[in-house]
Amino acid sequence: MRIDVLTIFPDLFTGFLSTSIPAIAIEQGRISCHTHDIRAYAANKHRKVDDRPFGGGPGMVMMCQPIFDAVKAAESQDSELRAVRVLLTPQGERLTQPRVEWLAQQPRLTLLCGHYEGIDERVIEELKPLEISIGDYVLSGGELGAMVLIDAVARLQPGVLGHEESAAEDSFSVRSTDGAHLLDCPHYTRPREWNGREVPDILLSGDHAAVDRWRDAQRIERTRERRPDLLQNSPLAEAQPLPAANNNKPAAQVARANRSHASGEVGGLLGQTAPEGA
Ligand code: 9D3
Repeated sequence: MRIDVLTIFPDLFTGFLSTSIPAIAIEQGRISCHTHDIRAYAANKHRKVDDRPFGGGPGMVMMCQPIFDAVKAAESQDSELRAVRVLLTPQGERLTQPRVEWLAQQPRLTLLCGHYEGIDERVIEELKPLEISIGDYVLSGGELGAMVLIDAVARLQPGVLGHEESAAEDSFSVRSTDGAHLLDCPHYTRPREWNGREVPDILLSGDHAAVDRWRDAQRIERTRERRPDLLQNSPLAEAQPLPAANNNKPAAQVARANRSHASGEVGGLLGQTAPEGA
């Protein structure tokens, strides 16, 4: 996949593209990423890329000409590859994993980063980009959105993660049998006890089928508690008996809860959601 980024801050991408997953994807030749400084395409001698808004108001608006010429120049390279154009904007469709998966399959992306109050609407109409927002909060420009999108599509390129299961099993890619997206289960590594907190016994049992069942139950329970919106229209929204969870609780408290649970007492750790001392 070829990615072109149009921005007035190309330097922001230097560290990002030389580090972590995108760097691996680039090194492996799975993606190539080219930044283009919109300012270099300004036709005026002051390299001006913004101007005051017609109708008045605060801030500045990015002008059509430098953006249009930058897109045409970028897309004239490797022009046999047909680009999907993406404008990062707070007015866009919210970026979700299904959209990331679709974008990751395209041969080429042209990412357009806005700044200031926004972009002259006429160049948006002319370029007809897909408009994408990365969430309901205010950023100062589209660059961080472009980096989020590049990271998300780079890690889905075949061979990039090495450990192919990781991408498929992450939060938002794990699905239950009825198709609902589920959050990830908790993870543990050595030591078996840390700060008085023990790893859930089931993970030390060596019973792989039981571990799989416990992890699925955790995924469902955490999704129900933290992101019930993901379970809209799913039968998983209804409570069902789950294997006991002693994770992240001090060992003594877990022992106490398990004893009371064994004696038929209600109100053990199942269903407890408030942090300690809350
Ligand atoms: C305070 C200015 N706002 C007035 C209502 C409009 C505004 C213009 C430009 C708000 C943010 C921006 C710059 N943001 C982006 O370009 C952007 C963004 C975002 O702010 N939030 C989430 N996703 C994205 S993608 C690009």
